[in-house]
Amino acid sequence: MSAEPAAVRTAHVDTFARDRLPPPQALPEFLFELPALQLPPRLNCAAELLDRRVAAGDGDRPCVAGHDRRYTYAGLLAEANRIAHVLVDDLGLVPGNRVLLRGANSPMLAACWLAVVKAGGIVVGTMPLLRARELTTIVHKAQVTHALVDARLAGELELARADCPTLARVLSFHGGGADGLEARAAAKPATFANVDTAADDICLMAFTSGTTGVPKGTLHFHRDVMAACACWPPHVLRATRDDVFIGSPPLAFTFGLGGLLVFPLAIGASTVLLEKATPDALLPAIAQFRASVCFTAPTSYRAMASQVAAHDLSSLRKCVSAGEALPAATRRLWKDATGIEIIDGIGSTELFHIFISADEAHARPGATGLPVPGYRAAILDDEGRELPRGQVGRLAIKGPTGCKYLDDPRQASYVQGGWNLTGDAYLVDEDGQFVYQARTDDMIISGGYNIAGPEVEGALLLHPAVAECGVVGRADEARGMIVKAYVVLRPGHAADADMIRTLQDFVKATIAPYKYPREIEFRASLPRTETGKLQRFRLREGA
Ligand code: 3UK
Repeated sequence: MSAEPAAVRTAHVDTFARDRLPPPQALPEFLFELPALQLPPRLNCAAELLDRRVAAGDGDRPCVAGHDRRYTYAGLLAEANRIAHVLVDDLGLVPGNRVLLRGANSPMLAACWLAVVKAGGIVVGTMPLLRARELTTIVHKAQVTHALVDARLAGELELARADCPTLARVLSFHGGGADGLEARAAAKPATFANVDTAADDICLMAFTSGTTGVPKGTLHFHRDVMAACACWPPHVLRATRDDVFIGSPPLAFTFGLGGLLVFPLAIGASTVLLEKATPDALLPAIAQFRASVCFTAPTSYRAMASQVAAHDLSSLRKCVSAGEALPAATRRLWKDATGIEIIDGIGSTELFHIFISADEAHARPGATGLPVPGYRAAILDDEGRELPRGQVGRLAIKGPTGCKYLDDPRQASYVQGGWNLTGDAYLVDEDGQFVYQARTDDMIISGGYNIAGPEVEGALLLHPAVAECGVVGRADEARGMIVKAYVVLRPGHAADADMIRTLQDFVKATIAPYKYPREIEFRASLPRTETGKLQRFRLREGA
């Protein structure tokens, strides 16, 4: 008897992704303990987020805004429905096909995301800065069949197409002309029969930001998207339907997809999707759109802190930081500048969104926070045994979402003994707060001591001359490794031997002296990913 129960019958006709899920024994354990996690067996998350909202009478409420257009909930629903028709009627999309989306954040990109999911497709998000080479890798891995692309970014995808036989259908928006997506959509009906997907049908393939190696495709079910909505947003963020969300992370990054699309829609709030959201663009946009909830990376808060005086941020009430550790100095700068206590949270592409975090009341400088309701967290040693409080080990997570790589042997390193191992070294302090140390492979071992680069960075950032910094290990004959700091100075400070000594003495006076950077090199900027993460491996190569 191998027949699946009717409840889990897939709606996918094209089972490419489903066939490449990890086998059951390689999956993490899933926990659905909260009442809000009792999700129905059939679920289309786009229908939940959009159709259900309009059916409940919220059609006239503002939903998505950008510099070029605004949609109400009913307006976005109609646009997504029309695009879904284009995908199915004109481009022959069948459930389970992979649709690559390429564009900067915008209301149109949000409509495309929802349209693909309504039609039972699988969204393959891509970062706007990716080049033909990287796009080709993704198209091959995901066997992408369709693409919707912002006309201004179409060039690199066209270059990639020569090598991408599976990618048969490409349409562009924001300038696609008479055969563009908007023109075709305008001719379609505003209603669409959503594909009746199973809760565990795949709706999203998110590629890891991948600092090294071939990117991993993480698979997410319709269920995962709704489960994420039931955990961190109501328990930690606690935004309301009158909030206006804004921020910088791309929708191709699950930090941005959750924070700037899925979470606001799940509560009937509105969201601002900006094509350009660098620190100097985000501040005026907060004022212009009267935004109240902001999502961005630690470095962006640090850069914005010195410019807030020139902007009206009176609408802003909640600020979320993720992507890398939030240094205590940055938390302080932002609070001094705006009065707002940042909500820090660690999440990952594999787990979709944030699993350890602290609201304003539980925020503790230097700590990430507490396990988010719905998730369990532990610190494990190398044998997978749970470590007592105070000891540094590997962060392990279980919850309603979990790692499912598309056909990738690295599943066995992320998932062990039912736990998701994020690759981070953490400890739990006496208050039960989870304190980030470093990525496990970034720990610096110098003269027999374990030194976490981010702790040294945290100390350097407390010095007023330091704008940004990155600390890595450099191979050293005598000590194995030495601590090396790359420092970007604030304007008006001289990058000289005096400054090196000043900063070294400052670190020695701030944290245990053996952790001080024996070498300091000044830089004009530091290498970062599109998601705001410091690329330590590039600093290490340079060292
Ligand atoms: C690091 C953090 C300390 C950590 C992400 C929120 O960053 C996200 O996903 P990625 O797959 O990277 C995951 C890794 O990034 N990290 C993220 N946040 C923090 N380290 N403090 C933090 N607050 O190494 C983690 O393993 O790019 C973040 C929501 C969704 C996401 N995808």
